[in-house]
Amino acid sequence: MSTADTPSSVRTLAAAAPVRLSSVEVRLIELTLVRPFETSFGRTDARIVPLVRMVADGVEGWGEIVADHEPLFSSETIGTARHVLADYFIPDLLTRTLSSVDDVAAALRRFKGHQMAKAGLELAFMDLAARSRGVSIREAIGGTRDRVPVGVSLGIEKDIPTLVDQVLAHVAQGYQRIKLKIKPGWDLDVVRVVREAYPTGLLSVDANTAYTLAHTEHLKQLDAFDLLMIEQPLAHDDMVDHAALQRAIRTAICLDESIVHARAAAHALALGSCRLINIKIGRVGGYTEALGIHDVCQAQGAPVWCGGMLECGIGRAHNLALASLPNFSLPGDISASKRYWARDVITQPFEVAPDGTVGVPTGPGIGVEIDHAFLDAITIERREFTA
Ligand code: NPQ
Ligand code: MG
Repeated sequence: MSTADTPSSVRTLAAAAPVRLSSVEVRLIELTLVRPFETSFGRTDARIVPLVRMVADGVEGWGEIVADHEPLFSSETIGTARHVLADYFIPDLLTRTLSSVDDVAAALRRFKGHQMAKAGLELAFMDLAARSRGVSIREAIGGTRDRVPVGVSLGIEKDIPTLVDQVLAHVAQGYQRIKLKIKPGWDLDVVRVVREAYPTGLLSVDANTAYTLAHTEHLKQLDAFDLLMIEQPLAHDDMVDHAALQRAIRTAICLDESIVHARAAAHALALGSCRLINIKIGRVGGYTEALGIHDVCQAQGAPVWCGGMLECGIGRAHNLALASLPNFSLPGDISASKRYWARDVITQPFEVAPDGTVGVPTGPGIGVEIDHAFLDAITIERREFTA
């Protein structure tokens, strides 16, 4: 069977046996970036990362929540996640018997929104379920790759030469695709100079919603640079204007912020709002929707790639498992741990090989070992909920 025909039946999101959770912990850790990261919506020096740990029958599972402390990428924040987890989602799950990740998704479906908070729970349960069966998440979801191609997302810098240095340094490390953050005033000139320094490699740009349809003529000028894609040029909740823009420009539009579940992916492709989609497990609420988007896009011949949210090693391990699926055919924003962190929370930090790939963990569950001493040292809050 070719990988393109891999049926969803090879997926087993179930635990070895039905699970009653004995505890769910929500922990906040603090990590400082090795270099500030600036996008069209703001600049980040450090992150507070919420983690979820579930325990059942002596097996644990870990998930990561990709919300930031301000509602700039999406409407969710660390505060909203903390609230809905503690007051609604975790109390609900603690009353249930859960056989699979789909049961977690089904239990939480009646609660509207809060995808990032829901994803933290789905990820932890996926890790627990796979560990209970002694398989990796890659194996559980039917991933077919041992290594995945990766790219790097480079932020807005103080000047163009500084950015060009960053581009060349990352190309030298093997990264297969460079993505530049753009905004009005940091776009055409920047892309022109980077393209001269990096004439033939895969290059894309990400606007994080910084433009409107009034910029159509301006954005058309990006067509000269042979970009792989322009990511999320327009508003997060607008599919119709994206369809109009996609008709007007040659460069492929990739939607990120707009794709919050599988139905949104189907709508975007039907409307012609994009030609590509980036999947972030956190943005879409977990594995159930991420796999759904993968399948919708595969059925329509639209490639997908794995986005990134400045994850620590736990979220990065989940991203690698997801990106091992067959339709992840473009390099993901899955950089080496050291691109973001001086020290990661896992004992073996992720590294990019000279060929621009990262290995998918093969151990049970997320397949990486957590550095518990370091994790405890950077923990700033810990709340445990028990049945
Ligand atoms: C994107 N990520 O693709 C996001 C945006 C992003 C790697 O480009 C804190 C938390 C800061 C999440 C900055 C990349 C962030 C963040 C940018 C996500 O659009
Ligand atoms: Mg993006």
